[in-house]
Amino acid sequence: MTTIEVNDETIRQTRELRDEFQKFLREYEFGMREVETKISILRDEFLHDHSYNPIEHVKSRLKTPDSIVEKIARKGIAEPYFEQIRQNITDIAGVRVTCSFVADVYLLFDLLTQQDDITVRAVKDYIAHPKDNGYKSLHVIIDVPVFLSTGPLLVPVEVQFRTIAMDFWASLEHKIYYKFSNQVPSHIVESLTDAAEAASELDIRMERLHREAHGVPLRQLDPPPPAPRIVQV
Ligand code: 0O2
Repeated sequence: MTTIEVNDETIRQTRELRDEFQKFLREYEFGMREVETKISILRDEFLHDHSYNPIEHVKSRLKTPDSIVEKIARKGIAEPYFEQIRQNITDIAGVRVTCSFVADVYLLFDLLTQQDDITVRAVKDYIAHPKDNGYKSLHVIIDVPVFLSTGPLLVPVEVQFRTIAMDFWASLEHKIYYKFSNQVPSHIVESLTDAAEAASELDIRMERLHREAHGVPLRQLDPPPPAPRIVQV
């Protein structure tokens, strides 16, 4: 059996690393809160000025330390210093915005990413280009400034925009993969892909119904088919 000598110096270094890691995660939490505030301001403004709420719900999460370590290994980050992690793992802070309709997804995306203090690092438009399994969602990695006592800091936040139907599908698919420990029987994979198609059809029908019922309440709600937002897929 190997014995590890734990002396005062080891304890001091371990505590220092723990404190640094907590500080690192806190910065992501601040970035996430900045994005949440931006989204909630947009929602409130829409409600008051247009009597319309394009957002169904917003969910945020910080990646767990275990999940960060797993991703460091998966990405083969040889020297996992905080700066390397910040550059290579861009979804430590995540905000998911679930909208009513596809047009709202693109509208919210534009309203957030066009703000002056936001820098777009990468966009993955899985709505224009769904994954093979049928997964749809619009992902963007943005840098958002956080103003600390030490000065401003740019924090990357992953924002996922999707409709309720896409969210329902993704959440069920995620649970199924978890249940089968990623070894999903092929007939279930096929059914899931079919279900993704059904979800897309439902999105189209519901948006059409909404427009029929309400006329066209906002110019933005009736754009030509949204141009795919692609920087990187
Ligand atoms: P969690 O718990 O949601 O955070 P990356 O490794 O991030 O550089 P990747 O994995 O290609 O590159 O990123 P991508 O494609 O943008 O996907 C990242 C996130 O999108 C995932 O996060 C999921 O939230 C979601 N996602 C992507 N593909 C699928 C899919 O096929 N099904 C479902 N249900 N969700 C998907 P995490 O890290 O997997 O988990």
